[in-house]
Formats: sequence, C-alpha cells, structure tokens
Amino acid sequence: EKGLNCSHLSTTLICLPELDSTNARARQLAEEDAAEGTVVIADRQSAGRGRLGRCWESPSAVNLYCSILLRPQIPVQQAPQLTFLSAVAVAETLQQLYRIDAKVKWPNDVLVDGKKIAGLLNEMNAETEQIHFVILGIGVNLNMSTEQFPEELNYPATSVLIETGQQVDRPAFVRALLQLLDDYYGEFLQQGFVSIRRRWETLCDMMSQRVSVDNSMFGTVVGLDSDGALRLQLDDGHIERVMAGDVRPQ
Ligand code: BT5
Repeated sequence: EKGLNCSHLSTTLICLPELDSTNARARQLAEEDAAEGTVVIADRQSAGRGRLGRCWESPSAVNLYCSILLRPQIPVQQAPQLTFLSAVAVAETLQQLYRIDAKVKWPNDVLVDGKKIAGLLNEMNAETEQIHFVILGIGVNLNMSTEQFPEELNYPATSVLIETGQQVDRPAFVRALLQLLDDYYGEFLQQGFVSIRRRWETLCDMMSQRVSVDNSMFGTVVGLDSDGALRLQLDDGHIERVMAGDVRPQ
C-alpha cells in the first residue's frame, strides 16, 4: 500500500470484494503461518461476527471490515490489552480525521454520543503460556446511512456519514488507522500497556461515572486493570474488578 510507513503492520495487505468474515480468513492465514502484520480487508462480509455469536452488519462498499494478524511475544494474560489498543487507535483516528467526539466503552466498543460507531473483536490462539497469534478484528461504520441499519439493533448505532454529513474516503481512513495502530503496537511491545491504558482511560465515556453492571452491581468507574478488567469502586469504598457484563450509566 502506497504511503504507508509501518514497522509491524501491513507486511501483506489483502483486500477482497467479499468474505464471510475477515477474522475467519485471518485466522486461516495465521494457521497457514502467515507473517505478523498481515492485514485482511473485505468490502463486504456475508457473516460478519460480533462477540458471543452475535452478528456484525456488514453492507457492501460503505464501511471498514478489517482483521490484523499479530504474533506478540507476551504472556497470555496480557492479550486482552490489544483490544484496548485497537479501541484507542480507532477513536483517535476518528477524532483526528473528522473531529468526531469518539469515546471508548468497555470492553470493546467505540461510541459517539452513546451510539456505536465501531466494534472490535479480538481472537487469540494460545497454549497455556505461549501466544501463537492474536487477530485484531475491527469494524468501523464509515459511509453507512441510517436506512442501512436494521431496526432490531440492541444498541443505538451511527456512522461517520451520519455524524458529519460527509462521505469518507475509505482508503485514507484505513491508511491513517493502520499507521496509528502500528505506532501504538510498537510502543506496546517496547514499553508495555502503561501509555495505552492512560489513553484508554482518557477516552473512556464512563470514567468517574456511576454505572450499573448487568443491573445488579453499582459503583463508580475508576480505571482499567492490566488484564482488561474494569475497576469499579462500590459504595462501601472497596474496588471490584469487572471481568464481563453489560455496563450502563446510572
Ligand atoms: C462487536 O461485537 O462489537 C464486534 C464487532 C467486530 C466486527 C469486525 S468487522 C471485521 C472483523 N471480522 C468479523 O467478522 N468481525 C470483526 P458485539 O459487542 O457483540 O456487538 C454486536 C452487536 O452490535 C450486535 O448484536 C448488534 O446489536 C450491534 N451491531 C451489529 N452490527 C453493527 C454495526 N455495523 N454497527 C453498530 N452496531 C452493530
């Protein structure tokens, strides 16, 4: 790809008109020993994946559906840190290119005014200690129009086009995103999670706010732990670590 100056990413850039899921394809390539930094992009996905068996709406020629193969030499427990790295890179790219007030939502969303503009799905293949690979799956709604969203989404959604009224140059967005991801990944390999965590906490929509988790636990968000747990201060003052659940503002 012209104009990219990456140290880790985009060793190979594969762009296809259609895939079932870019994550599925990247996983296949990883199992066939593809190199770190391989990037898979599809114009449309016939079976885009969310978490927990959910679907990711992936209409043709409007959005970004992208998966990046990484082979970091880090302990398995640190692999979730890469989800936060990609959330930060997506939110900051949206801010820098389009002046959109993008925020990150724990664990894997990027939101604008509480509406989802991007989703992240990281998958990993590891034995007990050793990571073989991590796939960073990134879906960003760029030129998707209101009519292209199904009515039954369980969370409000938006796109750059809806937020700004402007069509996005998709290759320009991809270039800027890959460049920033490459910078942050390099920083992560050298210095660890500290600065990514700080950036994520700055971008977090619910930092210092009262939230509920699955409508059963209540507290104030005070930060992110290095294993990806959300730190919640309960009313009695003690800190609870949230590993999973639906976090909503109170
Ligand atoms: C996610 O799941 O947010 C992860 C989405 C990751 C998608 C990328 S695209 C490239 C790569 N290849 C793949 O196959 N996947 C990754 P989750 O938190 O489970 O959110 C899914 C929920 O978001 C759905 O159940 C819908 O309610 C909603 N949703 C579906 N499509 C959406 C869209 N395009 N924009 C906003 N919300 C959407």
